[in-house]
Amino acid sequence: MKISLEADICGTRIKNCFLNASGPRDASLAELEEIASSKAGAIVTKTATIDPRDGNPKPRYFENSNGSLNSMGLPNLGYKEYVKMVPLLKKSGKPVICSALGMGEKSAEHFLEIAKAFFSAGADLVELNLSCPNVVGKPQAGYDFETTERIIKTVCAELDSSKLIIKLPPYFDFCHFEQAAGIIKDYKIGSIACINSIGNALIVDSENEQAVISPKGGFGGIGGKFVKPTALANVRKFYELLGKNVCIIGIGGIENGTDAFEHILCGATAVGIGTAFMKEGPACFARLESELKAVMEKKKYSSLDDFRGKLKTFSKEIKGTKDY
Ligand code: RRO
Repeated sequence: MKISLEADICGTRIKNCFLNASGPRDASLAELEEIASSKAGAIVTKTATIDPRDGNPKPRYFENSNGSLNSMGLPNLGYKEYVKMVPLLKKSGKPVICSALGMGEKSAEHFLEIAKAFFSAGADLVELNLSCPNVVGKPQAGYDFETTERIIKTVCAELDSSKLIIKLPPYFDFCHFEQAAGIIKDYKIGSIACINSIGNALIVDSENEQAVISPKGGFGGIGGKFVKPTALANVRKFYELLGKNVCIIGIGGIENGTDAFEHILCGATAVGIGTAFMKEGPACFARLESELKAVMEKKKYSSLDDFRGKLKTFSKEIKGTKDY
């Protein structure tokens, strides 16, 4: 059976639904070229700011079998360096997705300046990252709906909203999903990416009675297995609220083909790989591709459209449900 993992993110065709999530191994040209040579469906850059940043002091990344904890603090070369890389990366034939974040009092104007420059350089889509949890003294814009709207309004006044991806933090309350979805709808945003890491978590090394990373007293964003149920809930709830008009890039806890299948079943158009990509490097994309194809073959699905969004509500007892 011929199985296709092709997807369309607001007019940008990708041959493979697996993308790198903006974050790990994507801050330098060498790293981005490795993604270009892999089976990833597109090349996503590290979130860029106006000025270059060293990020938080090391050690700022920790992983174990349940996932990862990071407090990178946005280390990046500054957006002008990524603007120069866009035409070089486009030569690979893969779509290029650039990620942007504006900080400080002029954050909305900075988002606009960076996004404009990325589109002018030929980026296919631009991600507005409203959800970095790790900059000391800077709350995540995505948890403040006035700030969220101000940023989106400023950027959409000058740029094509269908080519924007809003990177959202995880939400935990239906009223917050509804508020975020309302803004996404009002400004006709093409895509959302959810979720960013679950911010300000703490992992403890009990043997040494210490935090496992150095910045912010050990607080950082968790990703990987830890976050998959929250990620699936966010993908599902936004799919219910936004329907097929908004593409969802599902991110969070995708380690194997079944995890990706679950994200797509909940409504994701494509999926982003963060913690697993950090652990395994660009080879993860070929592995995940063949694992998802194996899951689909078993279920006799030949394309992602065959099952996207078709999660059923509970109907029969399975291993793990208890009569309680
Ligand atoms: O660089 C980071 O600390 C970081 C970013 Br920009 C982000 O969006 N999410 C995250 O977990 N870390």
